[in-house]
Amino acid sequence: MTRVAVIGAGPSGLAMLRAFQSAAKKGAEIPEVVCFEKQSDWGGLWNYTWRTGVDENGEPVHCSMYRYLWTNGPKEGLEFADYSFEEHFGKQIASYPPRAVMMDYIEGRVKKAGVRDWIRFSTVVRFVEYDAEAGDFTVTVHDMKTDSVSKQRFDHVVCASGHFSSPNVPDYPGFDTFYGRIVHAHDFREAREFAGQDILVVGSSYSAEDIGSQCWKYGAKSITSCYRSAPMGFNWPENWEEKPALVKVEGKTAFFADGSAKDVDAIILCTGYRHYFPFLPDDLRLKTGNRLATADLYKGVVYVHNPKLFYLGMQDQWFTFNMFDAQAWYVRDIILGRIEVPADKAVLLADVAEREAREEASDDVKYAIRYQGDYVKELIADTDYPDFDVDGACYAFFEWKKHKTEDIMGFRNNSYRSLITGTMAPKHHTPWKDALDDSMEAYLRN
Ligand code: FAD
Ligand code: NA7
Repeated sequence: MTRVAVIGAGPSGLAMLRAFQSAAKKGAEIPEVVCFEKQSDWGGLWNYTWRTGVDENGEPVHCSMYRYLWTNGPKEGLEFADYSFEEHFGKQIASYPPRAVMMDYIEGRVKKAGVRDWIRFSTVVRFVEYDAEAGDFTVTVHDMKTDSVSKQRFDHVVCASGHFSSPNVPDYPGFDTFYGRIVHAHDFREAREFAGQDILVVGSSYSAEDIGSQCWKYGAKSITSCYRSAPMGFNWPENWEEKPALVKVEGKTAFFADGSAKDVDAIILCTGYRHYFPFLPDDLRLKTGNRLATADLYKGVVYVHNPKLFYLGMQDQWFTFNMFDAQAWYVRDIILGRIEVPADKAVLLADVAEREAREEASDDVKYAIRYQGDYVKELIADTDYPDFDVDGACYAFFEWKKHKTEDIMGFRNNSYRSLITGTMAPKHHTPWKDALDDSMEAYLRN
C-alpha cells in the first residue's frame, strides 16, 4: 500500500488530511497517511502557548502567536469552501475573530472529518532521506511520549511545517549593552508587559504593525517604529512615530538614519522569519525567500528536484486556509494519479520561472492579491475542491486595505460578506481598540 508522510498538523497539514478523507468519503481508495506533529495538539501557529524558547520536550517552540491576536485580515478571505463559519458556529460571526475563535473553527472541520487518529502527536521529524534505488523516503522521528526514535518508509512526503516560526534576528551596534529587553516577534506573548513603556518596533510589515498596535491598545506609553525600506505610512495615533532605519543603540537611546534619537525601554524585532527545515538534507530542502512564487516548486507545491516530495503553504500569504486547501487537494490528486506531473524537469523549472517573472512584473498590491487569487483558481480548477468566488475574496482584501488606510486602529470594526454562504457578517459589539477581553465567549456574544 502507498504510504504518505505529512509533516505538521497546522492548517496546511490538516488540509492534506481533510483532502484525503474527503476522497475516501466519496469512495476513492486512499493511501495510508501518517501525520507527524511535534506539538501535543493540532492547529500549528494557532495552537497558542505561553512558552517561549524551548517546549516541554526541549524542542524549539513553534508558536509565534500572541495573546490578544485577532486575525489581521477579514475571515471572509480565508473561509474554508467546504466548512463555513456559519456551519461551525451555527450563526454568522464578525469579520476579525480573535485567535481562540479561529482555533475553534480550524478544529471544527477536522473533528468532523474524524482524522485525529492519523496524527502522531508530540512526535518530531528528525530527518528525511530519499533512497533513489528503492524510490522511497526514510523518515526518522522522535516520539517524545515514549522517548523513542524510529525510522519508517514512505512513498511520498508532504512538508507542511510552516515558515513563520524560525525568527530572522538581526544584530545592531549597542544591542549587547542595551538597558532593556530585546525580543523578537516570535517570542512576544503578552502586550500588557509593555504597558507604560516607550517601545521601539523594528520592521515595517504585518508583525510590526500588529504588535505595535497591540502594545498601543494595552497601554504602552509610546510606540516608535522604524523601517529599512519603506514606512508603513498609516495614520498613526499621536503617541506613535515612524522613523527611518535604526543605526545603533547606546544605553537606552536608539539612533536612526535621519540623525534623530529616542529613549526606549524595550525593543521588539519584527524582522520576519526564515524558511527553516533542519530535518531535510540538501537534496530535499527548499531554499526560498518569503514570496508569492516560491523557488523550486512546480505549481507552488511539487519539489522540482524530487517530485515525490511536496511542500504546502510555503508562499507569502494573502490567501491562507483556502489556498492551503487548494494546494492539498491538488497534491492529493497527484498522489492518487488523477493529475500527472510532467516527467521532464525542464518543464517543471519553466513553470517556476514563469511564476517568478509574473510575480516580478509589478509591485502593486492589488496585482499581488490578484496574482495569488489566480493561483488559487488555477489549482481549484483541476480538483473537486468546492469552487468559490475567489474574485470576491480579492475584493474583500482590497476593501480591507482601504479600511486600514482610513483607520489603522479601527479597520477591524468593518464587516464583509461571506463568499461561501452569501451572508453579511454582523458588526462586532465592541470596537477593537476597546475590546480588551478577546475570549471566545466575549467575541461570540454578538
Ligand atoms: P503552521 O501553522 O506554522 O504549522 C506547521 C506545523 O508543523 C506546526 O504545528 C509545527 O509544530 C509542525 N512542525 C514543524 N516542524 C516539525 C517537525 N520537525 N516535526 C513535526 N512537526 C513539525 N494567517 C491568517 O490567515 N490570518 C491571520 O490573521 C494570521 N495571523 C498570523 C499571525 C502571526 C503572528 C503569524 C506568525 C502568522 C499568521 N498567519 C495568519 C499566517 C499563518 O502562517 C497561517 O494562518 C497558518 O498558520 C499556516 O499554516 P501552516 O500549517 O502552513 O503552518
Ligand atoms: P515579513 O512580512 O517578512 O516582514 C519582515 C519585516 O522585517 C520587513 O519590514 C523587513 O524589511 C524587516 N526586516 C528584515 N530584516 C531586517 C533587518 N535586518 N533590519 C531591519 N528590518 C528588517 O514578516 P512579518 O513578521 O511582519 O510577517 C510574517 C507573517 O506573520 C505574516 O504572514 C503575518 O500575517 C504575520 P524590508 O521591507 O525587507 O526592508
